[in-house]
Amino acid sequence: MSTVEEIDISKLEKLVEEALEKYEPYDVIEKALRPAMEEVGRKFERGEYFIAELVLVADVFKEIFNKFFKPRVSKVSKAKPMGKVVIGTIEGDIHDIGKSIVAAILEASGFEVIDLGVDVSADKFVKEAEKHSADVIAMSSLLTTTMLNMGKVTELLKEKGIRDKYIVIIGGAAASEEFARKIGADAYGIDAYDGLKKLKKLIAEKRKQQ
Ligand code: B12
Repeated sequence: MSTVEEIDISKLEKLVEEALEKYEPYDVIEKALRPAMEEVGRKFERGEYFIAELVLVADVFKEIFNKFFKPRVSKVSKAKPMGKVVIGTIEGDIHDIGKSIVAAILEASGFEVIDLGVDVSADKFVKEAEKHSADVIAMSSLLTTTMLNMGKVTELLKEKGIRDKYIVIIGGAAASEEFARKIGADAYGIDAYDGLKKLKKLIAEKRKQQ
């Protein structure tokens, strides 16, 4: 969807409306809007785009998400408590679009979600998880330079002797299955639904053991 890059808002909104008549909202995000963002990222990497362009497309994406998708995903909410999640983008990183999508999908699927925002320290993740008696700590990271900070969360949990209290899941462009294993997280989600699927499975397993 090159229109995201061209930033023709009215044309883009029309295309999104048409797509939503045929496809599920989440598919439109994953199969059209997210790849477009990735292309913008590649252009930035090649020096064809600058920060100003990244900011612009991020604003467009957020506008589209809030206007067309958030109301739709909220509607399908079953309000059945699946568990409590504290979610945030890790310290040093201010990317929040993916994290907010994950938060919206989890909420729509019946999780109670406490969104800690961006640039969240290990200390804050752990404090908030304890404060809210959360079941899950979910972290997002798009930068390779700060992804290691996610390991500080699992370390801190171990240090406090509370690692087993939480299911720790990570995601975002800088994360991977391998990295999740490396830092001792329980799961990695390639996208919001993958994360949801894995969390449901892990929560069911944990409840069986209790
Ligand atoms: C938009 C954008 C920005 C915007 C962000 C605005 C915002 N409010 O979020 C702005 C302009 C602020 C920005 C800044 C920077 N950016 Co930037 N940015 C991007 C871009 C183009 C898109 C990111 C995005 O929103 N994608 C769309 C969403 C929907 O996808 P997503 O985040 O991946 O999320 C999905 C999945 O990953 C997953 N997911 C995400 N989190 C989680 C969490 C859990 C628990 C689970 C289960 C799943 C999950 O589910 C989501 C939905 O399906 C990416 C390119 C890319 N390939 O990602 C670069 C990119 C991430 N940025 C990059 C860079 C370098 C920067 C800067 C350092 C640039 C600079 N020189 O200042 C700064 C960093 C500032 C900081 N300290 O954080 C690099 C990172 C490279 C690297 N290896 O680390 C990238 C990859 C671009 C590139 N190819 O060079 N950026």
